Amino acid sequence: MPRPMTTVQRHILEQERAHPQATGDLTGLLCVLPIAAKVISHQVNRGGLADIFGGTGEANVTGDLVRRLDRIAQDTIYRAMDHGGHLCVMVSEESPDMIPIPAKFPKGQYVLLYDPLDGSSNIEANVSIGTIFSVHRRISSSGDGTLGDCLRKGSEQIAAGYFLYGSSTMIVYTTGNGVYGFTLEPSIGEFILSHERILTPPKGKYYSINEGNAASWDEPTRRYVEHLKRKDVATGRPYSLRYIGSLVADFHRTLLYGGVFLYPADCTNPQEPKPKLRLLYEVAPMAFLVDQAGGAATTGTQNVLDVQAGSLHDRVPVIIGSREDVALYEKFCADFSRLPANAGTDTR
Ligand code: AFP
Repeated sequence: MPRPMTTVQRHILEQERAHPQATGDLTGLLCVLPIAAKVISHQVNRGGLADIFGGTGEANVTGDLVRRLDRIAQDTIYRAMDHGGHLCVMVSEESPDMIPIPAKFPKGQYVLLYDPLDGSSNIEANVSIGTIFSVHRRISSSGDGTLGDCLRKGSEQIAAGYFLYGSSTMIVYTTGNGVYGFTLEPSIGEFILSHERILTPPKGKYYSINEGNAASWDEPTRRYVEHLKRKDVATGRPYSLRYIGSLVADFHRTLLYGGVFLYPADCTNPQEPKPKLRLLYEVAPMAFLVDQAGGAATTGTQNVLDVQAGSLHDRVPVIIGSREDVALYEKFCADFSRLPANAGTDTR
């Protein structure tokens, strides 16, 4: 018997059937996103042949240079999602404020938060990049979505996922019932189920961090990374380093192979730690996915899914991946907080 071909739309619909009270709105919303991603994927694949490289000359709200492809991705998703009646408001990395649904279109019960093109500084080197999305159910009753609808904990997400524009284009998503991956079959233009129920190994053999920032790490991170690099055959050390510098690609590898991805805060000034990655549309969706795949995500002291957003573009430190590797990082943080000041180097 040939394997049935499960398109992402069919899969989303079948997930909805598991919830008899569902209105179909979430299904509608999730079925439109892949269409936008196919448009973005097409542009990304044309690379140097299309007039998409280079900056727009502007910086976005988080200070990153906006590239032409960032702008194309932002407009593509906005235009795909603004009129379906599923959403009451959107939030994007590329926009300082909430993005309202135009007055002429109906408002729905969901909030979409997204990073239209993460890792875009890698575009010109043909390195994998991606689109990340997170969906919340509104808490306000009707009309335009409010700030309160957007500033939520990751644990309240209804759905989350990403599109990976790599050697193949993929969507990986969850609605809270496992994690599934679909690969774009270019000959028919459909995302077909290729990764059934993804599970992250409980412990990995890779660590992923920008080692160039080592001088600005806090002490627990320094000790943890040193630990992973120290040889100990019994516990599978040393770990190997893998770092792309493109969150979706680094996360995708970590989700499938296990190990740990870290983006700790810059602690050059310990009184004012500066994390880089954004909570609502980068870190929280990845935390939901990894949790559904049996892994974990922490800030060092708190489960990422429990972090309450204070503003739209809040940043948080993140250590994410295999359950045991993340738990060990938390242990390093807890142990260090109990040490007297000026304690010596860890020798575990
Ligand atoms: P860009 O979108 O500007 O390329 O930033 C990518 C990113 O937000 C995330 O995708 C990476 O994990 C992280 O930055 C890489 O940051 P470093 O270059 O500081 O390692």
